[in-house]
Amino acid sequence: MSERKPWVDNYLRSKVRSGEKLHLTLLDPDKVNDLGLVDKTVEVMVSEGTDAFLVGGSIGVSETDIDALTTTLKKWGLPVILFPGNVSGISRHADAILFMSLMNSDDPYFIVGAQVLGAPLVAKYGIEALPTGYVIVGYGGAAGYVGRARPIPYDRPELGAAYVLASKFLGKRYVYLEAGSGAPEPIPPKFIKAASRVKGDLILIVGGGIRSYEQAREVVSSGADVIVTGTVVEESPERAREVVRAVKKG
Ligand code: 1GP
Repeated sequence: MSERKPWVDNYLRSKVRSGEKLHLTLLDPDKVNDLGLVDKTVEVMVSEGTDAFLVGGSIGVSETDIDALTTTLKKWGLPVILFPGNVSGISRHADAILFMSLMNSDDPYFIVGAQVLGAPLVAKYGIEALPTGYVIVGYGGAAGYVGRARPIPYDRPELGAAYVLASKFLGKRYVYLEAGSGAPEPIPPKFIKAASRVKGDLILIVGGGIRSYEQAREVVSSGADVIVTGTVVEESPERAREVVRAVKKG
């Protein structure tokens, strides 16, 4: 087993404690064809103050691609955090992993099965595990389809809050409300507020469908601690820049 010192939880948590809102830049190895282009996009994100990278996707993620992307991102000095859709989403070069249980899946494989298969690798590589309740809401996208989730409707915030509470009582440190990559609309304020009211010490991550300055402002002002953007980063680094600005406005 590798002896790397864990630091990512502390890095994220101390920022949240100091009142900062965090932005994570999501890159999907399946959608990255040119690592040179990644560097250009990432330069924009880093200059605006993105806090860490998430690396992962729901389909088509190979270990070779994830290793290459992780290695490329490491040089920016920010944490590289795995966001796995399955056991193949683990790279030995990453700093940490969202060690997720898909809380509202109907399939035990996505609640605990893949985690059991992946845990020995995470330990062997010395990757810091960030215990995360992953909850799919609304549109759900590929993550919802592949993960056999029953997405929570946007107009049932009390169900979302119950999943957040359950995540907390099960000992998770993070809860990720996921609308699905490319969702037509982000998770609405009422839903995020209900989650935020009960989250306690959990770090509340919200992602899916956040594409504009206004949407990002609405999500953070509703109580998200961390927002994740992927699609807008792929489509337009300039719009992604606006999103990071919205998060960092304070
Ligand atoms: C998907 O929450 C993330 O897992 C980000 O979604 O691609 O819509 O930004 P977008």
